[in-house]
Amino acid sequence: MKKVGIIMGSDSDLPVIRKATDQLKALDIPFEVHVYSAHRTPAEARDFALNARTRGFGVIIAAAGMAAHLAGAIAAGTTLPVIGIPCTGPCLEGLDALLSTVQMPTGIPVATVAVNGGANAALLAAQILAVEDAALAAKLDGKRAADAAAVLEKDAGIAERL
Ligand code: RP5
Repeated sequence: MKKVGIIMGSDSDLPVIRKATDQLKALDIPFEVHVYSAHRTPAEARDFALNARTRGFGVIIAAAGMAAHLAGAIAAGTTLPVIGIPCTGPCLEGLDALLSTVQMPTGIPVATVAVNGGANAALLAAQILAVEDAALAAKLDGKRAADAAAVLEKDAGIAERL
């Protein structure tokens, strides 16, 4: 199976990344994690993007806060699908990172998930890999069914909580 590459702009983004790695572990998807910054270590971020396909990655998740150019910078160096996670910073509640991540120019797409949306980033990465992987697709179907069952269980018990 292709690996998921996970890049975070700072180790302060780790709580968001952990939400992604928890999902990938549950689905037995291999991943590799790095701290590379579009601004502080641009050469390393660029090098990762340029070599990701030949190194066996199928999709890349990039998480950053504030002036969050990381996902776009990674996307500029590869035609692998790139999923951007805008992270909350010290001010503006992540709106700064959301706009920086989502507003990509035509030709260099970044699939942007919600602010701090680590879990959905991983699930979207899994769905991309599952296009060519029937066993992984079946696992995702099973997760959807389990999630739906959990909601229906809450529905059955909601009246008693009022
Ligand atoms: C971004 O700046 C990082 O992704 C992080 O979200 C934010 C703050 O970084 P630190 O100052 O905590 O290292 O590049």
